[in-house]
Amino acid sequence: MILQLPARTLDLSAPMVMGVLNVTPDSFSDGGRYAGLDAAVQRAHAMHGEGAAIIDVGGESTRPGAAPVSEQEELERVVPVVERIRRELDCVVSVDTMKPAVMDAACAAGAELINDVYALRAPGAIETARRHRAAVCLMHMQGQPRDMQRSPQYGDVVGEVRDFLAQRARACEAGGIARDSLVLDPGIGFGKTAAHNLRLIARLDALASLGLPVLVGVSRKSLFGQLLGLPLEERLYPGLATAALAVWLGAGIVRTHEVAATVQTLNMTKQILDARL
Ligand code: 8Y7
Repeated sequence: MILQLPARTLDLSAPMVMGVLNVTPDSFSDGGRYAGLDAAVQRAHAMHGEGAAIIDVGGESTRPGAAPVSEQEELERVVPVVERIRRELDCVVSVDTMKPAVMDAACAAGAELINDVYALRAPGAIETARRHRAAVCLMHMQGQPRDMQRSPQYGDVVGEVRDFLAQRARACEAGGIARDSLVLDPGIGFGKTAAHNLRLIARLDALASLGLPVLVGVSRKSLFGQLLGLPLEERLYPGLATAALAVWLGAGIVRTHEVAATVQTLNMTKQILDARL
């Protein structure tokens, strides 16, 4: 499988790692805006060296209960980082945002993939992605970041997530975005209980059967806290096991904070998968 980017393609025949680069004040800016920029770009260099094919730059925390960030603030955080990574590194930059204005500026600065946890439902978002010919990751979320973990409910979580993503993919295609520029993501932890998350991972093949590349993000997520009783800093091993299984079930991209370990895990998983052929 390939993913069509604005001016090149990304080969997904081997699973790819997307490294998380948060440019929120709590993550980097203890020394002001420029110190924050340097630290963020340095982190991007490190993740690229560890084998990340994609760097996902995000300026608004989408963690459960997080407060929204103004458009101006998000632009100021994200755009300079995207620009510098594109200038200094040969990797795909993805912009993690729900806001069309941020998508627009980030794509103009060199981002080739829009990672939208709101699946391009904001007015103008589809048109913005189309104009830049950007690839798009459509993620499923029940509710809004502020309230999504209050009481997530589904009849058939796998069917509902799959139907939602199929419908968003159709809306994107109707809006002029090429089908081979789309990626689907079940949105682990976004309006889901631990049982919902388990079920979505276990049946990831049902999502992959839609025929579009699948991205999964599980690194450090609270399901490991809920199911295994582990604090944030001790969730690496279950995250790697889950990433391996996700690739086994058809995921093509894994979004993670722990790039080197995930690259090794997916490399091994791929070699075992290939030995089945
Ligand atoms: C995901 C994500 C987050 C995910 C995609 C975290 C921005 C929470 N999680 N984007 N973003 N998929 N596509 O723990 O699972 O990293 S933020």
